[in-house]
Order: sequence, then structure tokens, then C-alpha cells
Amino acid sequence: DEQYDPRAVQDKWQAVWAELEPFKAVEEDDGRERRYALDMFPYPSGDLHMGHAEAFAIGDVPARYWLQKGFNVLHPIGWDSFGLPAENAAIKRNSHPAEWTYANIDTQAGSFKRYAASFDWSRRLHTSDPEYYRWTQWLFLRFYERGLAYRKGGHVNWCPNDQTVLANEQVVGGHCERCGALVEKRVLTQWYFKITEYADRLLDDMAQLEGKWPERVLLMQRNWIGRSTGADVDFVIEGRDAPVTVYTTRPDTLYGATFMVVAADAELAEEICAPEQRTAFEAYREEVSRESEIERLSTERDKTGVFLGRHAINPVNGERIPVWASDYVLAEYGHGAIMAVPAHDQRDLDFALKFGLPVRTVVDTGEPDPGQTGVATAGDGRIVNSGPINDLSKADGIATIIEILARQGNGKASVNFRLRDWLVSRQRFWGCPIPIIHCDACGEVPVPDDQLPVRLPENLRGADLSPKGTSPLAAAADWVNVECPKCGGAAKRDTDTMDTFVDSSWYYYRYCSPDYTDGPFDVEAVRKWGPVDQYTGGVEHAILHLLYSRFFTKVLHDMGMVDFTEPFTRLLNQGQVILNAKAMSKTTGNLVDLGQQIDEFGVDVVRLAMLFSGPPEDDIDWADVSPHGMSKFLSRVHRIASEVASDAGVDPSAGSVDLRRVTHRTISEATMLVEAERFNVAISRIMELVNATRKAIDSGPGAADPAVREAAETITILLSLFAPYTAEDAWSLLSRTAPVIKAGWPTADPALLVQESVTCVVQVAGKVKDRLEIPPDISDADLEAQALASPKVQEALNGAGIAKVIVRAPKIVNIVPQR
Ligand code: ANZ
Ligand code: ZN
Repeated sequence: DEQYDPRAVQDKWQAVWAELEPFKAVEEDDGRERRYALDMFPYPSGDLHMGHAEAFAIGDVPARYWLQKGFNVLHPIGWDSFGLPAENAAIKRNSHPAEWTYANIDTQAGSFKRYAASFDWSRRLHTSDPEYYRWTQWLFLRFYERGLAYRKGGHVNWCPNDQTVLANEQVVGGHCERCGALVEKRVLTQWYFKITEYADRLLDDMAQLEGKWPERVLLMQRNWIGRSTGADVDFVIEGRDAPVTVYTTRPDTLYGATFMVVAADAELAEEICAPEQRTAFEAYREEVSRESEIERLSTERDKTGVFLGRHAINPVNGERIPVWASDYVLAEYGHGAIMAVPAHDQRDLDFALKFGLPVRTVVDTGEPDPGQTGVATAGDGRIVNSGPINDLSKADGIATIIEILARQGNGKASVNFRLRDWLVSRQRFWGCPIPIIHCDACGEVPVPDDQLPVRLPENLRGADLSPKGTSPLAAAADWVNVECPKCGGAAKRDTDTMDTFVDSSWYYYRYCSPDYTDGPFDVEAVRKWGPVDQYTGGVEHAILHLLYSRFFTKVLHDMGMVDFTEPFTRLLNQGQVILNAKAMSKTTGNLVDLGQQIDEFGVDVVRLAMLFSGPPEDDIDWADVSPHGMSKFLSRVHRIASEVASDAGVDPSAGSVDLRRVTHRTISEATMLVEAERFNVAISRIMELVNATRKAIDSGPGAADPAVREAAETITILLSLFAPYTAEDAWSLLSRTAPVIKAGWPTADPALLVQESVTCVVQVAGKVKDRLEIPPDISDADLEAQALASPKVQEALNGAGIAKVIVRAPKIVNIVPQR
């Protein structure tokens, strides 16, 4: 017989789907329950690659499953189309970033269609479209009104290569997340979103996500937010009016504070430095300004620092302790100053030993003296050398010291977060302009809503866009100079654009009403569709995008625009596609070309290989997959469909019970496996059903048996989640009407799920005396009773008493008679 070629049927069915639009979500209530399946939208860099093929094959399964189940499914697609690569390409080609961007989007859209992604194409959006970024600007202004968008000067991360600032989240190990350059610190005035105001809620609402998001993502978010509890303690500084506050997680060690350390780059250090130490301090600070954050945080490095020529007074015992400046204390955390307790904090101990400062143990943990060993003891123990809190435990010591400080009025319990406000301004062109006008007379003036969008100029090209340290928009005089909306005087537009993570923090709401013109989204539409039921995408977004989207959702909730507080109910992070253990990412280059794989094997083979290789969250080594094996399997399915006589409508209950049992067990298990996201195992169950069907055709009741048709239809419907083209073609061979995706998910007949009986051997004194047909899940007690009741067993016992009965249900019962 003729070999089936999965490539041959693709164009035909793609055209049919374009006509039938089976993936279109229905806006009106039509009695069906709604489901929202979302894939992280792509960045338009070139064509789709193997990583996309994996992610979108995985994301397609729940969407297709829900369609088969009869839900009204929203499964949209769009593009995250602002960003640096487009700008760099435009500089190279002397063009406008939009040209490269929209050409790539078209390429990717064509590839998605060929790949049979089950998208509702009518909802397509691009974040770089003015009709989209108009609403990004509108949201910025609402944040601004609520005090959640503000400008401040301060130390920021600066990428010397991209010539732009970066959010903390975009600095990975001290390097620019995008280009890898070592990140520098600069003092600049920038726009921030006040995400810290939501720190508690971002942590506490994670309770809703427990068990529904990958545990490691929740852990990464928790660590990133980094809530710590302790106390603020005020130290009087000799010769200075205002005290210096330090943050400590260990107020129980206050009697062990033998010096204080101020961040060398904090204003405080500059301010309290005594005149005779100024030269030394300034030289040191200069050194520190050249260090990267990784260097500063490294525990391996030798400690450095300088004495500031001042003393602080310990608020509980009046002791005078020297104040130092060092780089291991960060200006931006807590109060930028610490009380150093070298006996119980390793960094402080390293510093004390380096500079000959005293070490005093105040918690006896039973370990040797840190001053001698150089190893700080951080554990619990009995408090010593600490006046009123002696003999207390760590926890009681903390509580008591906080009480004492509160009574004295120089300290209180305090909570700190590692999370910083989100720096959102960028000095680049291809992003959403910040809708603020700067007027000498009025200050910051929001662009009025009816003047949105503030459009990007279209006349800047090539070299106009090259990095200059300020936004290329600053050079566009006709764009920058405007009338102040308040006073009508001469004013200037803000020339920064927004971090592209702002664009992607709300796109999933826009999909619910993509053409809405009265706001970023129709609140009613989001009430119907939201929140997203299943979100699929890469774990590289475990912190940034997901945290920002969660933040946006909480703000939108507070604005009364959404009625839930978490945007993504379930999250699935697919693994990576690798080749011989090398990751296939943008940076290592695409070692395998998706287009070429599809040309060679066909879409269904690639999709199936992606899904069958293992659980979705595991990495796939493309060197280990077998496209030929997948191809063979699809051929077997296709052949079964072509052999089954076209007598649709015959009652399957007239067919082979043995095959029907396999079919219904497969339905039951595949349903559970798909819902548990074990797609690879679901596919292997389908393969087993294909084998059983083949056998029934070749050496069983034959292709005309109604049970064989039932099996063939079941195989086809189940396969429509994973290999859509072949499923559609098989469906038509079975004389059924397209689209197969609306065929309806089959339900298993419980009567056919009851397992057949198994045979149990019954021995008396080690000799087989009877065989019982019993249910496989029989209990030991029932089995023992049945065995003892057997006439053959009674005969063998011949009136003897029973010493012992050994039961191994459902296989064997051994009866030991009394002698
Ligand atoms: C005294 C002490 C004694 C501390 C001890 C620890 C152990 P987390 O958990 O991360 O919040 N610290 C405070 N502000 C800092 C800053 N700006 N830069 C660097 N370190 C800073 O850590 C809080 C602890 O880190 C604080 O508690 C403080 O040292 C230090 F046995 O105070 B601790
Ligand atoms: Zn003005």
C-alpha cells in the first residue's frame, strides 16, 4: 500500500480551516462555558525557531482539548513588537525599525498558520501599533495619577553597550540581560513604577497559585520580592543631631555590635565623614564607584573600607562604636547603614578581622569562638553578655529588645523587601513614548487623554537612532517642542520610552476586546474571559514578565477594571530544545532550522516529536528524537482510517468487546493525562490503541467490525490535539465532516472500564488445589474467605484445622493445615 506523507495534506486543510474558522472565539454568550488559553507572545526576531515550535505545540494542546470538550475557547496571538533588536537592525540597514519589525511579524504569522496553531486570528495585536500603545500610555497616566508612576534621581544600572538604563530585573549576575555587557552604575533621573507598594500583596496572593504554578517559579518570585522581618534601631552619632537608623534582622545581637558600617556610596557616608578622614574617604568612594554589583556582593572578595572618623552610641548599653564606610553595605537596601555584629555575621566578621575591630559573642550556640575560628555563628542559642536579655533564646531576645527599644523611643519592629521600584524609562527610540510634557512653569504635565497616542516620529532612520546616551527622540526637535497643555507656553516632551515589559504586562487583557476604542479593554469582555486559565511559556520569564503582569493586575483591580487579583490561574513552563546538550537559543544560534525540519518531515511529525519526547517541562534533545518513528505512527493511523469501511452510524455495541475495552480505557486515561499535562504519556496510550486496532483488523474481527470504527474515530479525535493535519485527513477518510476539532471529546463507558477477572491459585500445604476467577482489586480478606469456601480446598484439608493462611491478592493463597 501507498506510504502516507503528512506533508501532502497540509495545504488542503489549512485552507479549509481558514474558511471554517473553527478557532474563533465567540463574544456573545452562547451557552458554552468559556476557557482562555494563552501563549507568551513572541518577539519578532526573524522566523520561528525550534523553541517556538515546542512552546506553541504545548500551548495548543489545552486550547484544542477545550474545543473538543465543547467550550468557547479564546486562544489569541500577537507580537511583543517594540524593542532593541529592531532598532539595531534599523541602524545597520539605514531604515525605520517598523520595517524590520512588521516584515518579521508577517513571516512569523505565515509560519504559525502553517504550523496549525489554533489561534483566533481576528484578535491579532502588535504592541508597536499606535492603537495599542495609545492604551499603554493611558495606563501610564492612570498609574501617574495614583502616584504609582514617578520620577526620581538615583543610582541606576547603565548598559554601556546599549546606552540605556536597565531595570534591576534586567541585570543578570552584573551583566546586561540582553547583550552581556558589564553593567555600570550612573546617577540619573528616571521614571519608576511603584511596585514596592504592592510587595506584600504580590507575596500573599501567591497562596492562590500554590499547586497551579511550578513550585520553582513561586520560589523565584518569593526570593525576588524578599520579605525580611527585623527591627529599625536608631544610633546617636557624636557631633550630629539626627541619629542614624540601621535595619537588622537580629536585634537580639545588639549587645554584640562593635562597629557600624555605612554604604560608601550613600549620601549619609559623605555627610557624616569627619574632615580629617575626607581625603581617604573620597579616594575610597571613587574606587567603589567603578565596581560592579557582583563584585560588591561577592563573599569571596577581601573586605575593603575606610574609617569615617566618627563614633555612634549603642542605644542599649551606651557603648561608643566606630563608624566605617564600606562597599559591602548597599546604599539602596534598608537604610544604607548597618550595625556590625562580627561574632554572628560572616561579612562583619571578615571586616572586623581585616581591620582589627573587636569581636564579641552574644549568643552561645555551643560552637567555638568566632574571633578565634574566623567562622561566625548564626544559629540559635543562649544569649550572653547582653544585660537584661541574658539567657533568653533568639526569638525571645528579638521580641524583648524590640520592646525595650520601643519603650526608649529609639527602635521598632520593621519589615524590609529586596524588591525595588521598577525602573521603566529607557533612552531608546523603538518603544512606547512616555506621555508627559515638561514645562518650566508647570513642571510635569500629563498629555491629556484626548491627545493620545503620542506617536513616534516616522522620519527618523538609521544613524538618527544610534545610541547617544539620551533618547534619539531628544534630537527630533519638531517632535520634542510642544505647547504646554496647561499654560500654553513652550514646553518639551519627555524623550524616554517605556521598558517593553510595560507593553507585555497587559496584552492578555487587550485580546479580550482587541478593537475596543474607549479604553485599554472592555471591562465586560475581561469579566467574561478572565483570568487566563492556562498560560504557557518559557521559564526565563519566571520573574520579570510574570511579576510585572501580576502587579498590573492588582493595580487594575484597585482601579475597578478587573474583578480578580491574579492574571494567570495555571502556568506551564516548557523546557528548552537542545541539540547534543547545547541550548538552541538566540545567542548560540539555531543549530536546527525549524523550516527545514518541517519541509523534511511535515508539521505533524515535528509537533508530535516535540510532545512525545517527554513531559512538557523537560528539555528536549533534538538529537534523541525520532521523526521517522513519528512518521511511521502517523502512517499507521492514516492506514487504519482508510481501511475502515464507511458505515458510520452503526452501533459500536455490536462490535468486539475486547477492542472496545481498550478504546474506552484509552479514552479514560488520555483524558486524565491531558488534564495532568502528561501529553507524552497520552500519546503513547493512543499508540497502544492503534496497535490494538491494527490487530483487530488483521487477525481479529476485521475492519468492518463496528468496534474498529469506534476505535478509529477515537484515535482520530484524540490525535487532533497533537497532530492536527493527519487527524483532519483521517476524519475525512472516515467520512466525517471537518473540522475534527469540533467532533466532541469522547466519553468512556464505565461498564467497559471494569477490568476482566484474573485467575488466583489456591494451594494447600504448597500444592495447587484450585483456581479462582476473581476481580483484580479484591481485598485480602475477601480472597481468603473465597479460598476457604472452595469445595476443592475443603476436600484437600480433609477436616484438618488451619495453622496459617498466606494471602497475596489477587495472585495466590497458600493454606497451611495443622499437623
Ligand atoms: C545585624 C546582624 C547580626 C545582621 C547578625 C545579621 C546577622 P536580609 O535578611 O537580607 O534582610 N543589612 C542591613 N542593611 C543592609 C544593607 N543596606 N547592605 C548590606 N547588608 C545590610 O538581611 C538583613 C541583614 O543584612 C541585617 O541584619 C544587616 O545585618 C544586613 F548576626 O544586622 B544584620
Ligand atoms: Zn506650562
